[in-house]
Amino acid sequence: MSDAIKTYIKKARTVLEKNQVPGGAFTLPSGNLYPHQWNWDAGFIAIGISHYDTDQAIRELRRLFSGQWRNGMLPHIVFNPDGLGGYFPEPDFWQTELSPDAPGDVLTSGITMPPIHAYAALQIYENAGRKDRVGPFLEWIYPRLQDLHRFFYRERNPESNGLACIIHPWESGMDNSPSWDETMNHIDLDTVQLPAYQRKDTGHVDSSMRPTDRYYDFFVYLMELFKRHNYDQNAILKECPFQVYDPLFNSILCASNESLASLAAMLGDRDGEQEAREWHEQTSKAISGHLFHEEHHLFDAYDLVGRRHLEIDTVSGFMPLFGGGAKKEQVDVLYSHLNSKSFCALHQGNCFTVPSFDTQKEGFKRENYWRGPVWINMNWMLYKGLRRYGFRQKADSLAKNILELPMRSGFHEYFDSFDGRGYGSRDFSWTAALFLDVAHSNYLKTGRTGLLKRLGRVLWTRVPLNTGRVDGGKHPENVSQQMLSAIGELRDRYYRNDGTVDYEALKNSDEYARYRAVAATLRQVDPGSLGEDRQRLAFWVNLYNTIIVDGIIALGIRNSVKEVIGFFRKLSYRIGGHSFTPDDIEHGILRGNRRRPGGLLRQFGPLNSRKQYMVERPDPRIHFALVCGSRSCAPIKFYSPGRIDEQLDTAASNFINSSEVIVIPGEKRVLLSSIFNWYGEDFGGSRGALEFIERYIVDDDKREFLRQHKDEAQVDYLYYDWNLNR
Ligand code: 2M8
Repeated sequence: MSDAIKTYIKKARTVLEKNQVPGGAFTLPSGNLYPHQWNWDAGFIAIGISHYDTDQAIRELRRLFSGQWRNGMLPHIVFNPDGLGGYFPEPDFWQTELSPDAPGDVLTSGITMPPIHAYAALQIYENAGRKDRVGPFLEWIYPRLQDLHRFFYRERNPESNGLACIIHPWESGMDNSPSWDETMNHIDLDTVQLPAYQRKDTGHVDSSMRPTDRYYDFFVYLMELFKRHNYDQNAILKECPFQVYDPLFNSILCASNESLASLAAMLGDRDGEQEAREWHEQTSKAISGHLFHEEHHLFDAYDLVGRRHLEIDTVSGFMPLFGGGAKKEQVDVLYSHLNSKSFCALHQGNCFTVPSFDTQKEGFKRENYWRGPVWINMNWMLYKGLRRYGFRQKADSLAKNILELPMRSGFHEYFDSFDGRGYGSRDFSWTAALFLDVAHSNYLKTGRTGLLKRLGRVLWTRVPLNTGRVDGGKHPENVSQQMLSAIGELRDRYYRNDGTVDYEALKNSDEYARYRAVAATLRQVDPGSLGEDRQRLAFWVNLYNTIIVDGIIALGIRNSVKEVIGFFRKLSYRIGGHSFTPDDIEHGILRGNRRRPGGLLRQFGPLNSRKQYMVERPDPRIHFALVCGSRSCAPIKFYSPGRIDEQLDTAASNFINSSEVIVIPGEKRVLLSSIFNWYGEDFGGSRGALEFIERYIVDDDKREFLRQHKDEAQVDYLYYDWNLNR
């Protein structure tokens, strides 16, 4: 892991520690602006903390659930008795004592929020070093989680279709989302009588970053209605002008249903598992059936009072990716919408994914709260969702932003989508917590493959892979063409668009058997007949990539090529009477006979006849085309001699604009994939690497920074993820 990431991990933990109340019972969203405990914040905070302090993560959720109502509702705020006076609205305004369901001894608000908690509880378990320590907590929280979900299906499911409705913008978590404007505008707020109140939020952050006063009137208007009905859910639903099925809320409910089912299974509650699975099924079907808007290419919130879709382009509309509520045929359209100029496309340059509102729409505000800025929790859920649906490259770019934005600007509450500036509260807990989740999951995983496992197998001698029977009828000069087409067949069926490989399916396929038959005929090929560099490059790069896949299958590698010592040095193909290992191809042929990283000697000795096959002009871009069966290396692609130049450019650009290269102009710091360290001599040292990056990086400010400050920039290298690209 790079020291730089370690530094920021420390900073993130410091933010969370600083935001803890004295005694450590729970963590505030942020010290000044939000001096109480918030519902979904606590879930995100617990997930981040669970990577390094299971007990504290547990404490967060225990404290939150101490405020649960008798009807199962989990309030959106559990007040901090020591923090009263600093926020509006507080218990005196909520008057939850009007409800027989409110707890007598804990001060809470009277509405709820997106139920991320079953998801968080399962994460606490999964991230715990000592799982046995989590058992009692899971037994404690499980029935409470059930009560919470039952509340939604019983009291907030007015059409019995599995969609939970929200009754206040605060329940959505996206308080002043443009989606709620119309409903608000329907109410004549100028004529209604509202009690006097005083906002406290704008005393802490600039009012341009917060909801308008009119929005606050709307919030208060709804609260008054709830109080009038003593928080009786049935009565509220009869009269409330704000009743909405929100895709974000329901997607989180869906994701948590899945986790609840897993928790039920772990605790041996079969009926509970069945119940949670049915909820999941029902809600995800209802999301895809009722909320997807074909022409809008988005999941829309639905206004139950006006009985219409709210066709507003907010980030909430993509959230069925997180909860699994998007059908296959909806996913591609949804993805094109997400990966567009409106929401910051891959490699678009000068933007950060994913803003909370369409940047191209009237009403988009760079700095205003839920009307434009980038929020880390939204990106984190989408990052998980994009992975779930197989969009690895896009998921990776979101992960990169989740790391990069706080590194550039600090752990702010939200960020400018164009220049990354931080807004809202300064040291915001869920930004820090979800930064930690991404950093831990992506950059701290070395232990997972396990040292012992990795030393499990050693290849002492060369292991030839293309040993099959050679079909005598084939002409050797056609073999390279046949190889390319056999690899092409593998690519079409088993190499996914996101650069991963379906090894299991590939292993038993006819295409693989055909490939192996052609690979055997390589033994008769004269690589000297390959002609010019472009042909050589394409041939050897494709061959290298295929040997790696072949080797992973032949050796039955499960988690990482590191399981086998000598993988790159001993696996081999016989070609035209010579034996070639992946190292021979990479360092000998493609890099013009250089030393492998850490090696003392050049790959081929002075008299080695294989030198005749070397490419004439080594090209550093090969490092973004050679796969090594690992997540951190280039995604697998197929290279053709006619297009290799353009393809190598694309490979380099994809890599440089991924999370393997993080440029932080404000700190004059650049974090680079270890590839730039290992192959420093191919790039001309770290300065050469920065020049190379400058050529490909798409953001103007980063390119400009590199142009001007290459020599002062501090370069660090990132942890390399050797886990298999399956
Ligand atoms: C914001 O909402 C509260 C009201 O609940 C507020 O503005 O005072 C939202 O961003 C919400 O999603 C978040 O949970 C809360 C605390 O971070 O702040």
